[in-house]
Amino acid sequence: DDGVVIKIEKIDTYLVDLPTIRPHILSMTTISRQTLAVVEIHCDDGSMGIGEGTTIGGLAYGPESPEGIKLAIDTYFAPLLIGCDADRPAAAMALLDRHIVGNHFAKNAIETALLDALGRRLGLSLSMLLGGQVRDSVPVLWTLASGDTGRDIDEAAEMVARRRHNAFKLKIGKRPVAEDVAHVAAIKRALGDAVSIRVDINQAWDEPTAREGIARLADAGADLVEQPVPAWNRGAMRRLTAEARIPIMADEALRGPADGFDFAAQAAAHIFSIKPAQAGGLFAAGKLAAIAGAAGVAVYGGTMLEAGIGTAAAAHLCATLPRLEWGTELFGPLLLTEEILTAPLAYHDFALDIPDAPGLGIHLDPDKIARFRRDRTRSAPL
Ligand code: MUC
Ligand code: MG
Repeated sequence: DDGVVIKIEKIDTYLVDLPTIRPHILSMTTISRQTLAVVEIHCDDGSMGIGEGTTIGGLAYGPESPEGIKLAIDTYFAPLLIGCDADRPAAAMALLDRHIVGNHFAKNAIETALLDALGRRLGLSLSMLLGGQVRDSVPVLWTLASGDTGRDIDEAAEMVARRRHNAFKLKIGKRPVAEDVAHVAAIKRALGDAVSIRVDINQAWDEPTAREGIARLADAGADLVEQPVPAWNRGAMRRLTAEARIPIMADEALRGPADGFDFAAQAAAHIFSIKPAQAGGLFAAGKLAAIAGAAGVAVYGGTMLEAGIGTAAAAHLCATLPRLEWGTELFGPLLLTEEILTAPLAYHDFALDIPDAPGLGIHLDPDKIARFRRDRTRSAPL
């Protein structure tokens, strides 16, 4: 040890607005673009790392927005982090946790950037820093959310033919249960048994609606139901999990290891959606997965529809998990019209390859960033 400490010198944040390939309809909002809060951490040895904080529909999904993530990092995170030892991401995260409540998406973006910088300095990939890969690629499903049954069937058939996806998640909960179930049943009938159909309600149902809806979805051939009731309603999740004929997945309800522990103790879900942003970081998400493993709960690699940075980070984590029973939905970059990486993430044979260059193993395309970066003086409405 030569005694030289590498310090965090500067943190840059900026917003990037990227259009989606089609409107993406969820129970609580419809998105036609994604906004990324990109974080760059620069260290005093010249090394740097990047992270991403992306939400769905501004504040429609959860308590953080891209604009808020940028504000929180610029105003509150950066002053705490400047001067910290860049080789100690865990110490930096502990400092943040002592002084900043919540703000999990922002914390995850920062931790990702710290690990990316550390990995680049050491010549190790993020998955190596997280313990090493158990698999070289992860299965990736696609979300059908055009709002039109026929269009969804065509979209899915094309994905299967191209060997890009063979599992699909349907976003429902916006329309009456009978209509939603008819939509799911029609898609399942058209695609057949070789294809897995799952649904995400995004908290839209109350308990009696969920009870009826889940039974009808089981009859329609759906393989799992994600977050049918509001995140706060653990009692309903426990009762529905005990009764359901198909597995129930918790998503929005899991904001880190403590929620996971309580869910596991109450047997309130069969599957946990593991999302680094929602958990408050990659290590927190790994702990959530470990709790699932200890409790016999299955895991799934969830997404906040991040672009290439957040998607690569989550893929590295998912590659290290001993069990990944339900695969992942790490397709975010494929929903966007623009590629912001110099080399896109590689999707083929129903899976995503884990990048193996140091850190996240990705690089931002400066021209694309310059083109889609939000003008700092203009406020762009959703
Ligand atoms: C969610 O709730 O899981 C994931 C896929 C998708 O289309 O939306 C997200 C968020
Ligand atoms: Mg979900």
